[in-house]
Amino acid sequence: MKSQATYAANPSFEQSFRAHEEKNKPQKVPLPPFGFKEYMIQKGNQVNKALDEAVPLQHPRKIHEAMRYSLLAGGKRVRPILCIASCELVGGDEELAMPTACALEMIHTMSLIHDDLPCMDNDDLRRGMPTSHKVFGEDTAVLAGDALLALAFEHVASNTKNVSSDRVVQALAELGSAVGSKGLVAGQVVDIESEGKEVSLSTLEYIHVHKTAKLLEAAVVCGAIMGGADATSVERLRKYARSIGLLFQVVDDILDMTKSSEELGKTAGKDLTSDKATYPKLIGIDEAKKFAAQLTDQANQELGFYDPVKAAPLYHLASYIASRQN
Ligand code: GRG
Repeated sequence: MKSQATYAANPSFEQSFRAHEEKNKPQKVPLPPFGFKEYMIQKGNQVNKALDEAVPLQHPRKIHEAMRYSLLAGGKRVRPILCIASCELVGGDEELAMPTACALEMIHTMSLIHDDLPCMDNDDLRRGMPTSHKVFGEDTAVLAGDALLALAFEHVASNTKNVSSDRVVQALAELGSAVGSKGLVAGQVVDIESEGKEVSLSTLEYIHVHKTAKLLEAAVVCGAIMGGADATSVERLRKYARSIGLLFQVVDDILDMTKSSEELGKTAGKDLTSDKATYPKLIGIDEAKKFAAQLTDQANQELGFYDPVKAAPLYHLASYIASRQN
């Protein structure tokens, strides 16, 4: 076997090794120029308006108040904006995706309400405000989550216009599978079971992929379906979404360790106090950051198949997810 010294003394090997490394390192794609901040504000406002209209304050007042309290409490609106951006990339317009975009935010919000309950993570702070059960009581918080989940599916089925019923059904199936016992619920169950135990990297990945990435994947895939994408494009965008989905949670793990509750709008340092496995805990913060960079590169590579101008929002969304501060 050759020693390292032999390699170092052999310039032709060193040259070919470096050339190989250079060729195989993840390609950095320069971000296409794009007014991303304005885009996020404009799309976020449109989503907020649609959500406000989707859940009017009606009888019985308390449950609708609770639904609106959590849904309209702020939040970055990453899932609905991903859905719209994906729809627009494949040639659809915003209205085709808006009911699904709202449904994604309803599902995401219900998962936060239930996650904060005393029987789950038992948290007091969410989106910078007291959690639903602190304000409305545990019974109403459970029901507000249930109602938002049911409304999500009703909203897509009743309000999607100018999309074939085949595509609407396909998107509903995608949403259902992302949420249920093969999706978010699966991730949450394994997360709870794993608390306080030694967790392998593959179990941690399972938890993160199911608890967090599945809904982000559904956001991008449903947007593409509503926008009229063909099967190849849907699967290509699914790959992009899988990378940014896991990226989202790896970054969340890092933020939990490095930011304050005030900065995050939710209790910081929770993973440590509740003895949860995270990427920084298992592989260290530097490796977690490297992994995040790799996932960003992987996501960008999938976008290489599209016109960079049209794909600019999705490139910038990946970069935003990687570098977000809350
Ligand atoms: C879905 C039926 C059903 C039940 C819920 C409680 C539960 C099962 C799952 C937990 C899912 C969960 C809370 C995952 C964490 C995902 C995550 C990183 C949330 C933070 O998302 P951000 O940063 O939050 O997008 P904002 O507030 O900006 O929307």
